[in-house]
Formats: sequence, C-alpha cells, structure tokens
Amino acid sequence: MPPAPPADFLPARHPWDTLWVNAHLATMTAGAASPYGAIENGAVAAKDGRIAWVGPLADLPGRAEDLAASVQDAGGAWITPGLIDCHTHLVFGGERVTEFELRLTGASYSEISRAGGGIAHTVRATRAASDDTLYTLAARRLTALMAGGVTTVEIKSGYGLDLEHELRLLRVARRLGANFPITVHTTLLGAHALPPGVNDAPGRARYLDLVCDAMIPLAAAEDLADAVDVFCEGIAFTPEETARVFDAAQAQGLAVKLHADQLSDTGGAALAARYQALSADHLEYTSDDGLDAMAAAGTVAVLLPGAFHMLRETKLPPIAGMRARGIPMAIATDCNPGTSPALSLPLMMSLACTHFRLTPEEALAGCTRHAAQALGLGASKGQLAVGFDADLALWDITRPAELAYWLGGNACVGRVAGGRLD
Ligand code: DI6
Ligand code: FE
Repeated sequence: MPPAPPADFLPARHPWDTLWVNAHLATMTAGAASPYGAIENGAVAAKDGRIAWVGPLADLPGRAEDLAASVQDAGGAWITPGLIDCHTHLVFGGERVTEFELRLTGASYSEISRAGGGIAHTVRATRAASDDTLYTLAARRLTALMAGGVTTVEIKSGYGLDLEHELRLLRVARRLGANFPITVHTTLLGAHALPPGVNDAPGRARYLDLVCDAMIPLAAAEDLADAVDVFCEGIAFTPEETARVFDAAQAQGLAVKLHADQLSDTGGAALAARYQALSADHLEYTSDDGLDAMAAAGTVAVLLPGAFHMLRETKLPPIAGMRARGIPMAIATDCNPGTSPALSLPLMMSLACTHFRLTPEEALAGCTRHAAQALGLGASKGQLAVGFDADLALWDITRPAELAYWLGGNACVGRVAGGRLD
C-alpha cells in the first residue's frame, strides 16, 4: 500500500456542486414575509440534486469558489422554482383544426362531441399512430413546455380508450420521463369518454368494467400510473360512474383527481373532495357547496385558462370563493388537441390574470407551490428552500410580475432540473 498523500495534495472538497450568484430569487416559499418570497441579490446552491443553500448573497458562508465546484453567474436573472404543469394530455395523434374552424362558425364543443367528433376523433388518430410517432409528437410538445421553464409535468392518457392503447400512452409518457431532463407524473384517464362506437347502456357498463377491473389494476401492477382521473360531465361520465372508478383506483393505492364542473355543475368538486382527491380541475360551474367540501378536504383547485379561452367560455370559475376559503389555486396548460392546444405555461399565467383576475403572484404560486401540491409533491417541489429538489427556472425580467405580463415570447433564459443545467 502506498502511503496516503498529504492532505494538501487532495483535490479541494466543495460542500456544494453548483452555486448560482448574481441573481434575484422568487423563492415562493409558503408563508414568506415578502411578496413572492423575494430575495434580491440572492444566491442558491445545489448538492446531489437538492437545494443546499438559499439566501442573500451577502450571507454566503464563505467565498463562492470555495463553496461550490461550479459557480454560475446568472447575469442578474430572476430565479424561480422550475415551473410545474400539473394537468396535460400531452400524448395524442393528429390535431383538431377542422373542429376549431367549426367552433369559430358557431358549433359548440358539446355538439361536436355528441356528433362523434371531439375526443373520439383524436382517439381514432391516436390508435392509428405508432408508439414512435406518438413519442416524437409528444416530445416536440414537451420540448416547447420545457423551453418555457417547466421542470415537472403531469401527463394523462385518455385518447386510447381501450386496454391496449391506454397502457401504451402511459408507457410513452414514462419513456418521455426517462429520456428528458424533467419529472413526469402520469395519470390514467381511461374514463375520459366512451370509446367510439359505444353508445348503449350495456356497452357503457362493459367499458366501465374494463376501466375498473383491468386498466386500473394493470396500470398499477406495471407502475404506469401515479394517479387516476375521470371526466365527470354530461357528455362523459356521471358522478356515480366516477365514484366507481375512484373506488377501483383507491383499492390499488392510487391517488385520484377529477375533471370537474367544466361545462355544467354535476357536483364534481364535492365528489372529488369526498375522495380526498389531490385536485379538482376546471371548476367553472362549481357551487359554494363544492368549494366548502374542497376546502375541508384540502383539494387543490386547478384552473385551466387555456380551455376557458379557447372555448370562449363566459362562466368564470369562482375565484373569490376559492380565495375566501383559502383553497390553493394551481394553473396548468391542459395541453390537448380539442380545447387547449397550449404549449406555454407562462402564457397560461397571463390568461389566468387577465380572464380570472388572479394576481401575478397567485399565478406564479399556481405554477409552482400549488401545482406541486396538486401532484402530491408539495414537500419536494415548487419552492426554493433547503432540501427541496434543485429544479429552477431563470428569467430575463425586471420583476416577478413580468412573468404573467408577456403574451407569448419567452423570457426563460435557463433551466435546471435536479441540479443539472440544460
Ligand atoms: N376536458 C378538457 O378540456 C379536455 N378533456 C377534458 O376532459 C378536452 C379533451 C379533448 O377535447 O380532446
Ligand atoms: Fe384536461
């Protein structure tokens, strides 16, 4: 054995991997004293993929070069938690441009759906596409979301609507998560619509059996789904059917969430709350009773201003009621070919402010801390705080409210996922 080298021959040990300096921070921590939990002239450090230090640059416990193996000059950028898109339908074939044109001439979303278009149209295109085609199309959409600062995304199935194709969509989503520097959470949405060609009561019952007795257990066994979702609506599934799907999900230990009260008040929000759902999403038609139940259960309200905008909806979700009850509000793209072909989460922040009158600070909380909560990730993502995942987005803006100001464009100048720079 050669003698050990003297200590001063050993390479310098840095406590941290990477340290960002020359930055302003919108930490978005819960209960922060300052708006946005802002720290001007701040610094943030990562070690092993987690945030190891965050605070004012002046409080750094030593010289930057001694503290981190890599010191990054953020160039005066604002750093926020990496954005979280907590509701997308990213994996689908084709598009729905013809339907878009039809709606512009006055046809409604429900009419098109009842006439066999809408979701059924995308189901046909999705089933016809190969795995690689679906992967490539979804990867392009994912790349666009990431360019806008997204470091965590939820991806639903829901355009397969049979056993083989629903599981296939979830596998594509898992493959995206394995190959891209982003956290992917997957959701089985087998109960998105009845499959094309199923239109009688026995067919309906058989399809629900398939979702509950085959899709959910198999998705759970293969670890393909982190949660189960249902479209509870007049043109989709009833509250009773939704409850059955939720029972099947919970029997497998899967979290539940709900497309609730988007086009009418079906009592979806209260149903979601009864099942301790992570989130209830859309909520344009939710009643005060539904809000009371959500507040008591701690269910997050996911607002989807892209769908509201695209459908020229006029019924606003009850934002004041949510605020009054302290219900956390998240914002997501709902990226889907029918009602929200949206590829920018910052644009959704802008729409949420303009259409729903959220404050820019509420909008940013909606894409960070509250979106993390909507995915059950509130303890590890969505805040710049020690111990949280080192998922960051860097922005060329003068102050955080500017994030919700631009309509398009892209102020994101850097992205860090799990401590790694893109
Ligand atoms: N609500 C929506 O806005 C999307 N799904 C849902 O349940 C729309 C899906 C589509 O039209 O393709
Ligand atoms: Fe949706």
